[in-house]
Amino acid sequence: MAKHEELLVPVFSTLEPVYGSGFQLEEAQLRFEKIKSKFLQIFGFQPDVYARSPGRVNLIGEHIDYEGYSVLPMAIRQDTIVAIHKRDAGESPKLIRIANLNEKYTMCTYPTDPNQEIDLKNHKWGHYFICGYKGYYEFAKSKGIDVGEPIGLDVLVDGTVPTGSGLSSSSAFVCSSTIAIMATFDVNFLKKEIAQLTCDCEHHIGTQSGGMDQAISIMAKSGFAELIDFNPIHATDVQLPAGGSFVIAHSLAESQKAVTAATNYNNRVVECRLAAIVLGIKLGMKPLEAISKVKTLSDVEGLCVSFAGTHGSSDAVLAVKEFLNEEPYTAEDIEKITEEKLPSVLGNDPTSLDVLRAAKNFKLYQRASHVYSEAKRVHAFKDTVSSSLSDEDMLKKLGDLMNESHHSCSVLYECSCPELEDLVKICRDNGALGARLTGAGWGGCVVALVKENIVSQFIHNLKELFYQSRIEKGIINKNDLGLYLFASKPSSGAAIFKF
Ligand code: NG1
Repeated sequence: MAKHEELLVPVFSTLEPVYGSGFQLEEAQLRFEKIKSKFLQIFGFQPDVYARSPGRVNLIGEHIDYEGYSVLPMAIRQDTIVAIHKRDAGESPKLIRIANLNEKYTMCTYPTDPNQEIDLKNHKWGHYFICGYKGYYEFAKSKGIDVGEPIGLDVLVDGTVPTGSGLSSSSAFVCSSTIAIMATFDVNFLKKEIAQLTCDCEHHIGTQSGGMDQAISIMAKSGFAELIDFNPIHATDVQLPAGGSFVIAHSLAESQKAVTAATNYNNRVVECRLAAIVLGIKLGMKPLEAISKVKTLSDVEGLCVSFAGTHGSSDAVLAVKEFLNEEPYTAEDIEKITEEKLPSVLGNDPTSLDVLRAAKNFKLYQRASHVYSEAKRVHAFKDTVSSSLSDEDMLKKLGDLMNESHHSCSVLYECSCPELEDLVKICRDNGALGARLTGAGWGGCVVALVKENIVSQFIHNLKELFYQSRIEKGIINKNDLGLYLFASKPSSGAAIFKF
């Protein structure tokens, strides 16, 4: 059987292959009907084609995809649908008009120039579509496809992945946009190509993100979590043990990844890069060589492991302990080691310069320790699932790994927040075998591993202990609780619908 990544995005003429049957199918039919009639009402046409791409929950492997390490997410049921109509060449308006079924998001209009710069200082929801638009043209050009003159596009979006939740609503939107654009231009690419191109083009939004979210959104398979490897992108099915369920609970603290990039997400990417360069130099590379060759901690893992080998271990963290200081580094401390100014070490990349301007110091020891230990936990998780342990023991071990991951995210990577800590504790106190923040953190969701037979009691308890007071304060509406607290099964990946 062909590997996931070698397949094309499937094209369906009915909703069943994605939305199944029963209530979920009925809900999807209503949703598509609504999109179609709203499209007609706004633009005066019917959409040519629809694309959908799901959000995801990461079970383990946080903040390591951009360091080149494997991660283990699964797609969730919630998705983004993009309906699209392309205008005929010469037909006006020669614009990209992007509307949303949710009236909170007002219509955005962009020129059709694929080389347009995205205005990062003026963040707009439609920017994510333009990421996909730019990505499509960049990729088509690199493949030698004749893209012709840009033409006007009318677009309507409907997303059910909660935003700012660590469930990757951003990638669901970028992936569904890119695929809708491809489909309306009658082309289709391999999933691995789309996973890479959507990862690259989401960088236009200003975050130096890794490729986990796009890869799982494109390559997910119903019923399986996936072990995603990078360089090259590859997905391996992971069958989760029977008797366990993953419950997703929103901390109700919104994580605005693009807006806080300089102090949070991109800051950690830069810290990891600096940690890797310093380790490279300490382990024998010339500063200039390290600066030009080392981009991620995985680039110097071999050196770290060789060092550990001389001490009878294979754990890269040993090199971190030996060569990096636990005390935070100032820019000057690092420049003494690199013998070059940090802006130039980082290639004067604008988003990295924003990080340097915002940072007081750099916690290289802590970030590198997290990345190397988290990378190991991902493989331990995968090995546990494929081991001969009883389901009971397996679930316990998976829960322990999730708890260790959370501790590392919280203490070493410092990407948690009080609301997430509170929620993780409530989950564990109420029977979760493991609970951890999922996604980028600094708000967003917790994922908890819970025995299937206590799921409804668990959800009930969380409602009482975490959400009730927030409902009373008006932070969320009682009727919306299902959007913030739900059990999730591994869902299928991106698809195109032509009816
Ligand atoms: P979320 O939580 O979806 O914002 C982000 C990155 C991932 C990964 C995780 C942390 C994007 C699109 N996604 O996910 O690549 O690095 O954080 O593990 O930025």
